[in-house]
Amino acid sequence: MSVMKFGDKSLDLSLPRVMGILNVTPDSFSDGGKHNTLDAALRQTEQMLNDGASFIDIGGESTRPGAVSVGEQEELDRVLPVVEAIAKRFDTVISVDTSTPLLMLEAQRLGAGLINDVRALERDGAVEAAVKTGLPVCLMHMRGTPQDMQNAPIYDELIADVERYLLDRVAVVEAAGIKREQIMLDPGIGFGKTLHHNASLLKQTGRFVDLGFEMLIGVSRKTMIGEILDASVEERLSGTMGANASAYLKGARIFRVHDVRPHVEMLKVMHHIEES
Ligand code: 7PM
Repeated sequence: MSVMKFGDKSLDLSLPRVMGILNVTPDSFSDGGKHNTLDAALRQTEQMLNDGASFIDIGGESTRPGAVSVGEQEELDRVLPVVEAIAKRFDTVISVDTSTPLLMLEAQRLGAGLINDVRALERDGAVEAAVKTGLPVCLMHMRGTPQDMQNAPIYDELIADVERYLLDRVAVVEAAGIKREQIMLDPGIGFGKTLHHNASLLKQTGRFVDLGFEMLIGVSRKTMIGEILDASVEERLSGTMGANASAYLKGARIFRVHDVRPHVEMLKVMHHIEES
């Protein structure tokens, strides 16, 4: 029942799964040369797969709060060669972290298995493109845009607002032809939320699980962890694991992280205990 198809691969999501983050923005690898970037991306992918990742999530648009937007062609040029190279060499589910319809289509042709859109397919043509790929989608909640989303986000009723938004997107996407079983949801930790909002959403993960959707959580090294611990980005691993452990107990099954090995081990032990 909880097997999900990602193109030509399937994953049993009754087990927790780790999604390794692969950034292919220019600032993510020290030198700008194209060959070196591809090489570094492949080495990082190999490492994350050896560490037990089930997905590799490739993103070429910096969605960091306040980041400038990336041109479409530039995003395609960054992401597509990496999708192609990974698909050729490794047996994994490739997720594309994008809101760009053309990239969804091209990535699927080159072997991608999941569309991960922080804008929940709101861009013009995105729903249609996702339908054409036939792939599952991850719909994430964001308040505002990456440029302005941290400007004092206000919610009338946080959980109800996020739930209403996500269910509205589910309805749109289902009406366009994507099956309910191919939709995963994500509360969008850090996307237009205060610490309090983020914590409440994580605590309420079960609400979305009860609606019958697989939940993906992306909290790795985010500001919320830094705020709770007063820790810099490099000091947020233990805190990230705490947040993910909490979400696991509330039913989330896909964890998007930078630090794959520690999460695979933590989730393996937690799952073993919960299933005993
Ligand atoms: C710079 C800062 C670059 C922050 C990227 C980010 C999520 C996501 C991101 C998430 C899903 C990050 C973000 N976050 N996709 N993409 N859920 N589904 O911190 O939470 O990784 S980008």
